[in-house]
Amino acid sequence: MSLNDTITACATPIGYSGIAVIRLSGAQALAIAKKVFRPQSGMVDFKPNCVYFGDFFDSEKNCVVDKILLTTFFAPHSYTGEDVVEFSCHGNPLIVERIITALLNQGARLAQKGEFTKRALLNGKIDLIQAEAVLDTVYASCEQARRVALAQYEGKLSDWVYSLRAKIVDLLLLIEASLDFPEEEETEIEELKIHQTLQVLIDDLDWILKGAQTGVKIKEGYRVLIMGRTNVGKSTLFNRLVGFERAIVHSEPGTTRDYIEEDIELAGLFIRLFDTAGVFSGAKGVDQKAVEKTQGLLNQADLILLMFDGSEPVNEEDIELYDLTKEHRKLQILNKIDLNFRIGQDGLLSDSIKISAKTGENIGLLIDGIKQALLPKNVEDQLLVTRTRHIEILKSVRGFLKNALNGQTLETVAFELHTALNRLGELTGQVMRKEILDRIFEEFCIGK
Ligand SMILES: Nc1nc2c(ncn2[C@@H]2O[C@H](COP(=O)(O)OP(=O)(O)O)[C@@H](O)[C@H]2O)c(=O)[nH]1
Ligand SMILES: [Mg+2]
Repeated sequence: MSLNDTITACATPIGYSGIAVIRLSGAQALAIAKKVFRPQSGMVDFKPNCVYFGDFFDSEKNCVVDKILLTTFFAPHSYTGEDVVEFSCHGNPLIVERIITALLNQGARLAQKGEFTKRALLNGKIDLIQAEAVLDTVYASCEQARRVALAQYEGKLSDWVYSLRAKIVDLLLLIEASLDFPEEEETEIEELKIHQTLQVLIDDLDWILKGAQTGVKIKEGYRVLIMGRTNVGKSTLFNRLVGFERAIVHSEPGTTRDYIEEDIELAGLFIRLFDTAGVFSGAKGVDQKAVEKTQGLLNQADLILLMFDGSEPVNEEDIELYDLTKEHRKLQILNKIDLNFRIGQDGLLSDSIKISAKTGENIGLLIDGIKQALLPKNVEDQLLVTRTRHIEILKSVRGFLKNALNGQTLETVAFELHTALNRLGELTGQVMRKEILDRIFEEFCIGK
């Protein structure tokens, strides 16, 4: 793979669609485009950031392939930092194939996965965190994940890392000055200052690592479990939240035995929702198995929706479930408000959300409640880390800063700080390791 090649790929999914977009990037992009494009206006030279209408012409077969729009971007003001041409043709796989073949015949090479973004990185248009954010933007599974990915693409996390870096560099300058002039009186004051600064940096890292727990959940999804005794309306609620009749609903108790799960977007969050069998003591045979499965799920759940039937008084099974889920993060739900309410709402059920899973009444309130229970307050203002790679690097940087804090001599402090800087460089891509780059870009699609 060489940066000197001009690369091409289809940037839209292969299939029938209104349009398809084919990208061409590299030093030869404009020259190649000239050979395959016949503008309707008859213009001679491409200008940057312009859109032209005309024919895509296949000179080998001597025929027009399609009527297209051609967009130009000149280096360095393009996604990759190189000359880029985008061909918007009709979305037919045959046309796309013909256009790409014609571009290859004119000297372009087929792009590898993520190669356009990789070039943007190597040409300094974006850093590694932003390159990863491009991928996260493409694959964001919920509104919150999209928001976080965009913030990272805009450079918010990178800026934070650069400012951390700058503070470490300042510290190193201070230490190196002290090492050069050890006889100066101010050394002690400076050591105190170094300690204080290090502590502030460690606190900053702790803050961002704490937020990372939320970041990872937003990206990977929350597990939400609907629980309650039989017939309280769990499957009815499950279907309502999922948006279709996924689970069997029946007045006969014990309809749901094996648990059912669906991935959904709810309240802007990516959620794996589980519908379970009603847990009750004294279950035998297949019911006992169902109870065990529900208990297994309970331990991995981020949130329990504990349901009660509001049209009936609380019974022993309800209390049993209440006790079983005592230690878990949960929302209590009183269902069937469309019927006569017979449940006591004082004591253990005082802060419940009252809904009708059947009619949909107050489901909006429940969804708000789920969001509040899962997301910390002011999450929008928080800088979120979402990738394991980032978390591991930040943890190890924290470790080096901690070593520096406990360093016996200024030399060891300086050594630890240098190591921390190196590690931070891996985060943004200032220090690049080939295998890490390969692993990251392997996740991309061709054409991105
Ligand atoms: N009136 C009324 N009936 C409901 C409501 N939710 C569920 N049901 C009924 O309660 C019965 C049991 O529902 P189901 O969802 O299968 O309960 P599960 O055993 O907890 O999964 C069914 O006949 C449902 O139609 C509700 O909000 N109002
Ligand atoms: Mg059920």
